[in-house]
Amino acid sequence: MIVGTAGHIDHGKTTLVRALTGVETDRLKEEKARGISIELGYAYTPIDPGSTGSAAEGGEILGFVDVPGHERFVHTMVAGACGIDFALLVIAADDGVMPQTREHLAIVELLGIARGAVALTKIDRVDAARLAQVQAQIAATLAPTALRDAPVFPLDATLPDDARVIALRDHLHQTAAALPKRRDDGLFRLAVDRVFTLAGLGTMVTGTVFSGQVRPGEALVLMPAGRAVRVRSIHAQDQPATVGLAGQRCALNLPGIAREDIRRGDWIADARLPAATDRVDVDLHLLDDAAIRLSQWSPLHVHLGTAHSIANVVLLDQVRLEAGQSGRVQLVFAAPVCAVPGDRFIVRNAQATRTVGGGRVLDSNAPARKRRTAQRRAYLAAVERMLAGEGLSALLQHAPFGLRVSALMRLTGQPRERIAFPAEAKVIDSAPDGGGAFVILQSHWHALEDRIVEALRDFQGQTPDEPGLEGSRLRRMAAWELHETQWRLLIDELISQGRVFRNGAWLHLPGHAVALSQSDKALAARLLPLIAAGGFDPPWVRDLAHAVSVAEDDAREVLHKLLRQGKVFQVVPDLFYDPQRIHELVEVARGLGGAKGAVEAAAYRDAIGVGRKRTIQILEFFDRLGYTRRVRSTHVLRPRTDWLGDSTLLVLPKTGSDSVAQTQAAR
Ligand SMILES: Nc1nc2c(ncn2[C@@H]2O[C@H](COP(=O)(O)OP(=O)(O)O)[C@@H](O)[C@H]2O)c(=O)[nH]1
Ligand SMILES: [Mg+2]
Repeated sequence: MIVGTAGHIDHGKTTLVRALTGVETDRLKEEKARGISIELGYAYTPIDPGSTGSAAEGGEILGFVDVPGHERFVHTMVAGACGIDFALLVIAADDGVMPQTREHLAIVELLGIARGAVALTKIDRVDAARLAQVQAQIAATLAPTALRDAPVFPLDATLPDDARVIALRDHLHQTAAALPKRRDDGLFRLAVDRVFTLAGLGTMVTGTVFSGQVRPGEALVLMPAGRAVRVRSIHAQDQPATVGLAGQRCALNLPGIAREDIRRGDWIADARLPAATDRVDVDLHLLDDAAIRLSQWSPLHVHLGTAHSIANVVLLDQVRLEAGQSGRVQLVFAAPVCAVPGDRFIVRNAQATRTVGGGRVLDSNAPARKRRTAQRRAYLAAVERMLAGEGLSALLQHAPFGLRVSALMRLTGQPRERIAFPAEAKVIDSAPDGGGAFVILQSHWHALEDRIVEALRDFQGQTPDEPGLEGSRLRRMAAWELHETQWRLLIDELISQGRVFRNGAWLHLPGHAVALSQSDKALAARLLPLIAAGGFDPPWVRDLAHAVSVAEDDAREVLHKLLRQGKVFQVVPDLFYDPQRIHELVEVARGLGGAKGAVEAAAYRDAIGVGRKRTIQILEFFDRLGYTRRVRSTHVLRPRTDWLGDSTLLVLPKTGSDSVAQTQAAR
């Protein structure tokens, strides 16, 4: 357990920690000279089994974070309080409740810390009447807070051996021994609060482990910088350790990175967890006495974990947020931060003179646009339900294209094996092409299937002469957000169910294929070689008909049937190409495109040796099929994975007779 002090300056926090642990936490020269705490102080003491009966396990350590009380160091107090389990609110009997008593109490509450006790110090300086008065004041102050039932320990903090100090000490040790263990099966995350170097070891960081576990030798990342780090050794609760667990304060030795490259506010985290972001959607509550009104783009100081950053507010639900109100807000940070849904934060006013509120992170990767749509609201509501322990169903309900497992890990802070997928979800494991595992509700999966069939039906209704829809176009029409891997799986399923048929590059519905009569076949056998022999510049229908001495309409009709069968491509009306030639044309474009895949018409014309007009027609045909897309004067090749994948004739491997396309064609 980690106990954090809280309370007004000079009320005896540091003195009390010394009395409870024997450790002097004011160690800086300046702290000693001025007699005030400036930095966070840390003290550790073994949990005393004698005081706790049977509950304590041997070797458990109680940690203390002693915070400064001065109003100028509230930002330091917040950094210290962010990982604590238990608040020790220190109030001096002579002063009673003072401004930072209230401010620290508000911070503790906003951080969601519900365990605590009050140390009523300096009772040696007051009479019984004053003591009773202060006790009444404390009761009134705590009444509306989560600490309303916290026990109050009147004591003289300068007397470590006094029975009243020992009573508090026993209470802390008993609470620690009875504290349920923090779940430590999440993805590892430590909020850095100190960085220093040790001779012979190099860079050390300390902080509270928010979740997960860490072991020596592990590779982690420094966030938000995104730098890889490796843990050489660990101290947990001030003891050398082979593992550091959630809820413990740990020191990590990180060789290979300079002290200057790490700061308080950074995270050391599992690589699967964090994404640096400058937009975070949150629930924000303003304190009753905030004395502030937020409107669009109001600046705030935000304390998230141990980080302190400036952010501007975008109100998502209202035009103003008044003191005492709560609302949904996007925080737009001046510099990248990291957060996990459910993380608590504190906000202070623009002058950083007053704590005005706090709240909870909902989406740590919030969009800059369309942030107020019904869809966004529904998504954030679904995150709230997840945070309330209702599982992932609501989130998946609002993801018609499903969610990546990697995204769910960031949302839940859990590794894949700990994520409880709802029974009605379909989990699709990562494909060899690295698509990444993915989860979608069965009902959404079926809806996508229906949408694909619907799109094909519409298309075929409008253009009965076309062989069907090219996969890439169909995907853009019906399932634009779906990843390649899932798209292919979906199509394969539809094909295996017999709801969709594949014909070369085209997908079509059953019954759309055409059959050739004997005479059609005979004519096709004469036309196809002429088209193939035409290379990159095959004859027009009129010339083909003439060459084989048939009527132009007869040739055209057979060629349209061949088109529907995928045996030819129609680049412009009445101009048909052999599939192998199209494949070669794509390869030439690919060769010209270079790293960016951008093809200039003039260079392409020179490479394929046809006229300028035909070159443009071919490139426009590629655009239409989705192999390229027009970007100003060039045509940029889409990555192959955006095409129908390995099922199109056009992604035929350059050599080899056992190509996928031929296998497809043989089906
Ligand atoms: N008489 C008396 N003095 C105390 C008591 N607790 C703290 N002090 C004194 O009050 C001063 C401020 O204490 P300190 O622990 O630095 O306060 P902090 O600012 O809350 O950390 C010091 O001179 C302490 O010796 C107490 O219970 N009785
Ligand atoms: Mg102090």
